[in-house]
Amino acid sequence: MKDPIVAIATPFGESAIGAVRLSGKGVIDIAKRFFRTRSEIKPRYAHFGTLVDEEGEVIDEGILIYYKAPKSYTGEDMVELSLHGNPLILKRALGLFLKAGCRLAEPGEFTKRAFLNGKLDLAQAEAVAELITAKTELARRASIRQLKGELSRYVNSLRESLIELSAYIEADIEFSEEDIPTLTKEQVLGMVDKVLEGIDQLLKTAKTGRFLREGMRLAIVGKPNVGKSSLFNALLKEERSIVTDIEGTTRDYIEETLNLRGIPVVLVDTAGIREAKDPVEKLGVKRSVRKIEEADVVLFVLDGSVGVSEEDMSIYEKVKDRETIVVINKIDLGEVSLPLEIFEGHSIIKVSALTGHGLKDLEEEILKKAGALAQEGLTIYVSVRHEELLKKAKEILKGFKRTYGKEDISPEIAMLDIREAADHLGEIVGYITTEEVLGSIFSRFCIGK
Ligand SMILES: Nc1nc2c(ncn2[C@@H]2O[C@H](COP(=O)(O)OP(=O)(O)O)[C@@H](O)[C@H]2O)c(=O)[nH]1
Ligand SMILES: [Mg+2]
Repeated sequence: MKDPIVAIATPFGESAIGAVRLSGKGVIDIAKRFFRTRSEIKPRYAHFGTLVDEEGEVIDEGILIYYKAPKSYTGEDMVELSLHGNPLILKRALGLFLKAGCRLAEPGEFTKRAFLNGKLDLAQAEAVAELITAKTELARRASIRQLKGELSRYVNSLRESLIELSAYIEADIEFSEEDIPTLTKEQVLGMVDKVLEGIDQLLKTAKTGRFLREGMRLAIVGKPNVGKSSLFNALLKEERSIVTDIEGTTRDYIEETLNLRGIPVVLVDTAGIREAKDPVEKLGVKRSVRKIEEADVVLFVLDGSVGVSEEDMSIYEKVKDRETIVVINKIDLGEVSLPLEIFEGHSIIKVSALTGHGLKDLEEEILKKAGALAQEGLTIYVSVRHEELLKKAKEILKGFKRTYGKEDISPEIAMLDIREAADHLGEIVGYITTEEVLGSIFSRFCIGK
């Protein structure tokens, strides 16, 4: 068991309950020095008692639960103290345990220990942090599924197919003189294809996975008065942004997050990106341009009642190489005929921010861009880290397919390819990791988790 660590596990502030948790060598003895109970402390029982300091002064009363290794979250001896949720009390408790030989836990250290002790695999450990930070129901659902091992099982089954395959190829090498059944070239390639199919299924979820975790950034652009702020508000379904008849009021950008059928969407209402004269507006324009560069999707808004002007086109030029949706607004005012063919290659949606007409179609189009509508069957969404590893495995397997069975590739080399692809899949669940990978994963956790 590792050195004892301690952390406050609940948010800082007044609350009904505040929790302090300890894990590692000797934590039960440390806890017993400061926690008075009537009965002997037994593992997995809730004990009511008082927390006292070195002088015996009562700090608070609360509940102590002792989890004896290996039946605990971390797999080590653990103690969880539920006290009253006052920062003063929790800080005193923390101070006591630090003085008694515990070390303050690093972010995610409890979960890291759980992983190192085999309580969770790496994909499950990642899901813990995602469950805590999930912003929408869909994100929460996806994280709990990943925590329950759905992604791990899927990846493991692909990895096992590859290991099985490499065993066949290995047997082929060792017993090539003997008359034992081996796989035909077609069978080998068939197995690889099955794994590739599985990898592609997972890769299809990557885009949505990224948006679920990081939010999808959407910038609304267009010349003044086309209705950007109105559209922004209509999409948010509440009046937050300032709407006026005077051109150029939204000098800076305004950002709000909305929940688009489970996808957290960060909506940015930008200032017009026209040539600004006064310095304040110039600054706003500059910031807007940055917001547009950061955006995953751009909503380019036109006033459909007046047509397309040169100013519209100069803005369109700036965004047309991006993932863009052309939004023709104010269609309630009647439409002049628009040269829509100039926007070829982009989807065009007609709306009225005023009446709400067409907004559902626009939302649908945004979801399509998020890859969220293409989702069938799978209810897990891979992360950027998983995606990179899946792509590496895929490349190796594709290379294998190109060369397998040809004169210039020996079965030994073929087997190494299969093994390497299996290893990349193994990295997803953490069979193979480096301190660096673990560091980057667990540093994103909160302290006490
Ligand atoms: N009739 C009509 N007016 C709209 C619509 N959208 C916006 N407007 C009006 O157009 C003007 C400019 O809107 P605003 O949202 O401030 O435009 P922005 O400068 O692009 O942000 C305001 O008077 C809005 O009420 C719409 O769909 N139909
Ligand atoms: Mg505006």
